[in-house]
Amino acid sequence: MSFTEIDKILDELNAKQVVLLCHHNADPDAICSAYAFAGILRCLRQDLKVEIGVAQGISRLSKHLLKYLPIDVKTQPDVEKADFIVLLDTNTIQQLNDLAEKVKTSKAPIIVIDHHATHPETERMAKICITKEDASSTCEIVYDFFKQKEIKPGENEAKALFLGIAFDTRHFILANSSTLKTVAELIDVGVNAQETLSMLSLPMDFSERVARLKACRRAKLLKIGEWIIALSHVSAYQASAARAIIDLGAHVAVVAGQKNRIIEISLRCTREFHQRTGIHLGKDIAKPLGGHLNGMGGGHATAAGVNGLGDIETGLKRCLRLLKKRLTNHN
Ligand SMILES: [Mn+2]
Repeated sequence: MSFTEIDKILDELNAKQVVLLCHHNADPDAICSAYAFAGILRCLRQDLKVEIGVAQGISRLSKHLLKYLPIDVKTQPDVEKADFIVLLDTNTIQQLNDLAEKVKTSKAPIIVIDHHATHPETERMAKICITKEDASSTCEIVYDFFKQKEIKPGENEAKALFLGIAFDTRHFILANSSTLKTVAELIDVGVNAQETLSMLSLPMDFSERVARLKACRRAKLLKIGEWIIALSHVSAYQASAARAIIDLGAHVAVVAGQKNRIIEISLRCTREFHQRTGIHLGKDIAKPLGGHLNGMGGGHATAAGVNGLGDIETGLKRCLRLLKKRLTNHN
């Protein structure tokens, strides 16, 4: 699939207005790919009105990027008036939250541009699906459109594409050779890599710094076999505090926080811990812990969270018991 298909639609419809939509809590890849794609459309059809819409706002990091990039995002885009709709970085209509209904009822053709596997329902609704699962990011796909159309991205468009790729590849850790070639070309266009990359670090709030430091000071350390487990508590920023404790050297960090009867627990571990013990924090620890605490728990292999009822001490004790049980089973 290439841009030719999109070109055809532009010609057939003689479109006047188009809306580009990103998933809820839109991340930098979503808003940056929409911004750059809008640039291509404006370049090809000067009279086309292009709007970027996001369902229920954008992420905190995306908001931070808007300080550097003139991206105009609307939470109430004119979906009804659009001659065609483009979904970027969004593989199900459900991810559009309150905008989903409007998209479903619209008669305008839908184009999907994404690097996630296409959902069958989305495929049925869409006129065109440009999905490349081997692309690092939607921004990488959009950059390819610039090349196909032989359009040179403007300074801000290049910066946006760079940011989207850097974000989705976790600062290029997940980049493959074609990603790095794209990145090199964006740098050749004029992106200052060092300066632009630093835009992806959110300045940390004073209260977050204090929460992290307190959690570290309060951490109780335990050694189970060869693993260092740290248990701590803090009233806010539990996830950030758990990450901080892992950065300091613990293999597993469990940080709890309590508000009235409600307890929140964040769990983090190193990749090595997950790989060598086979313990999946989300499935093996957070989920049963959520059950014990009459709440809910879940998450990924190395990052998970629990919400429930009870006090900090009981919550941490329960969590430790689960960890011990799993670890002794495996040793
Ligand atoms: Mn993405």
